[in-house]
Amino acid sequence: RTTERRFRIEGMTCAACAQRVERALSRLPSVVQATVNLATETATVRYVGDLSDDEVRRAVEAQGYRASEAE
Ligand code: 9UX
Repeated sequence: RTTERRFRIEGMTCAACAQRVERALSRLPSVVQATVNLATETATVRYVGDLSDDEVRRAVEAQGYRASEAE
């Protein structure tokens, strides 16, 4: 069973930026799939078990972008 959540990602300016964020989120242990939409500045993350906001924020910030929880 997996859960899906969306996050707002700020600071991306090109497709490679979006790929960096996707890759960083995909590396988190509980994440099974991460997709980033550059145009809408949204990351969709599917995971098993728990995924903390802090974990997501740190992974995204380590790449030079910012994440916040989307509604
Ligand atoms: Mo291209 Mo996105 O250099 O930072 S990866 S703008």
